[in-house]
Amino acid sequence: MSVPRNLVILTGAGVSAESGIATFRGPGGLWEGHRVEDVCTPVALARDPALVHRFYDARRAALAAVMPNPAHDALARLDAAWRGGLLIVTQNVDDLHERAGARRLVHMHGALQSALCAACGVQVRWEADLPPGAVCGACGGPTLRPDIVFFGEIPYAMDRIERALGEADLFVSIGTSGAVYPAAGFVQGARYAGARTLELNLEPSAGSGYFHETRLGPAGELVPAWVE
Ligand code: BJW
Repeated sequence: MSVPRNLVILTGAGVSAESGIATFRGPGGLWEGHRVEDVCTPVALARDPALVHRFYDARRAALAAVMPNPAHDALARLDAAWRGGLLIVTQNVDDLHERAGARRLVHMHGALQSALCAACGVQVRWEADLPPGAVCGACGGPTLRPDIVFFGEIPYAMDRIERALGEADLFVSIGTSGAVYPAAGFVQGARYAGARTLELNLEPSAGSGYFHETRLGPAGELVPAWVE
């Protein structure tokens, strides 16, 4: 294969696992103590906003105790050094990629440290004391909520992601189970555009068969080895 020019890198919960953030699925998963329908849908938010806020407040607070790991660091170095096109698409709502220094990054499932007005769509930094029904500074509605893409909602930056996938000649998926769409379908989109596809994961994902190559192991080892 010729030297790739345009890279798209998809990351999932596995990239932050070695920083101490639990993944979603599997033993000890983030949702083990919560039914996903209780915390991760617009209906759940409307039904019990206090529960949903508590869940995300706890995850936000936990960010203070974690640090980027060698996988985040390696991707940030790659971002700084790569002269061609590059887009890191993270499904994670933590801020470890940006704390490591990544710049060409989109959070397709939202961000723990952002608040979204459900009425007017404005996004503001999450302040420590935002209770359910906090008032939006832009429209005055009691409508600020966690800026998280729930099931049934449209992920962020889809136009930019689809453009990047259409131009990619290398697509790398790191630490994601391939259980949630549309991210789970990016490998097929990239292949359709002619990209080579590589999966780095602890275990093969649901879509492993779509990748040209799969390397198994912890992201903290595999990602620096791939980047260097
Ligand atoms: C390691 C490691 C280590 C561990 N090193 N690796 C039926 C069929 C198909 C689709 C649907 C369907 N019914 C409904 C849908 C759509 C739905 C969906 O996909 N549902 C599935 C359950 C089937 N999707 C949606 O609703 C999405 N919206 C949508 O589709 O809108 C329509 C639309 C799209 C595009 C254009 C126009 C319209 C929205 C999905 C929102 C997902 N939100 C969540 C919650 C975010 C907030 C939060 O954090 O609480 O996002 S769900 C959750 O799953 C979270 C994650 O980002 C996402 C993916 O999880 P991830 O990252 O893969 O984690 P895990 O735990 O699953 O896997 C961890 C992996 O790491 C494993 O592979 C391990 O091996 C690995 N690992 N340690 C390397 N050390």
